[in-house]
Amino acid sequence: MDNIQQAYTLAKERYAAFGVDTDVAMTALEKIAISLHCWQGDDVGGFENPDGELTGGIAATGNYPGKARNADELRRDLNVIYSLLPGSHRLNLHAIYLESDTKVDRNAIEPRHFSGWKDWAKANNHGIDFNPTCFSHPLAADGFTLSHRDPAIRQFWVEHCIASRNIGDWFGKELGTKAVTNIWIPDGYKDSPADRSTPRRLLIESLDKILAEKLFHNLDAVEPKLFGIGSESYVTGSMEFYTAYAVSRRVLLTLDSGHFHPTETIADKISSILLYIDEILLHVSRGVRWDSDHVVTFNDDLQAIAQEIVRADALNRVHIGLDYFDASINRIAAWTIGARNTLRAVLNALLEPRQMLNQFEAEGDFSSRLALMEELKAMPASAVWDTYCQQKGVPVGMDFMRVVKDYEKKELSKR
Ligand code: RNT
Ligand code: ZN
Repeated sequence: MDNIQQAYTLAKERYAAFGVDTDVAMTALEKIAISLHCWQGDDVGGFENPDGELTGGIAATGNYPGKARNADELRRDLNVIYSLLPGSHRLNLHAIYLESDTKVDRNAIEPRHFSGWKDWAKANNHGIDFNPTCFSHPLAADGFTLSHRDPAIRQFWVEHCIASRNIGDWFGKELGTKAVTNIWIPDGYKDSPADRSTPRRLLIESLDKILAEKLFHNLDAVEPKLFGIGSESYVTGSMEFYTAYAVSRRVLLTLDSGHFHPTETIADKISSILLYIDEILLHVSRGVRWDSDHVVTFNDDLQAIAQEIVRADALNRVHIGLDYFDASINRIAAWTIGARNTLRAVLNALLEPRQMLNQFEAEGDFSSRLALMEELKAMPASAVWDTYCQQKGVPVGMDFMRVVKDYEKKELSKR
């Protein structure tokens, strides 16, 4: 028996004393497919106009060498990351990651521009999720898209979103697993608006047009935000706006952990929203001061999110996606660290003695509830995680960094 197995045997016993079966937790974790965000690989550049400016109030800072310059490089990078993650996972693709020799405007994108991604996904057993790209474009330059006052500009973005939904549906059909197509728009004002209602009324109108056709292989999601860079005072698609929209139109709501007031967390929102909406999409991220998109670390916020999903028995109703972009460190490391942390947080949540905790609570024994919650923080969950990684044939502990460094030397440093 090696060290990892020995540690696991001891951990298994300690969890069993709380009535928790570690093998059952690992089996449950196997079913979790994280949707990896393609945009960590090239700082949200995309291949429509890779030298274009990133707009829409989001920013990737840093100039670490080695970013992917085309779809082949990005897929090669992704293959490395998937080889470092236990389990089988999805890809979250943005419309600007199309492949075409000629210029295709956003409202003219078609499934054929994504056939390279489809073939790759099929060959590697990845489901795909999709996003219209309503930023980094001349018609988004004044900060408004689907809620723009100019009907022609609005129409352009409506067409782009319809085209994107159809591509999502095509991916869903081709790959035999529904795509979640998530709409996020940057629309908002830097300073206090005189009229907060009109853009919101226009946004309802645009969204209703976009969602008019019933699709069978696609799930629609809408993503709220409190503020962005340059839209500090007002964002058309706020939490209240999209929550009400999602409830009334029966679509998914996306919760991005970087999109709220710095002291506000998304964990507490999950159980409420799931009472009204069938499924939600998460953009797991980490806000730091003004930035909403730092690499996901294993902090209290992340653990609380995973606990809330598991405690609500909602693993099959919550689509877990990631959303951050750090250009100041090795991008493959950034991707892998955040994804492994997210999986680890779900595993920890699966290892909670739920029955015991619930019983203390039901009996009003809040002292024991607190004592147990604190005790759990130092339980040997990492021994279970290590065994899980070993069983799935992926690197244990820091070993994944060796693969990352190797790939950097062989491939990234030559870009
Ligand atoms: C922006 C949103 C959105 C984007 C991606 C690139 O604040 O979080 O999800 O990060 O679509
Ligand atoms: Zn997001």
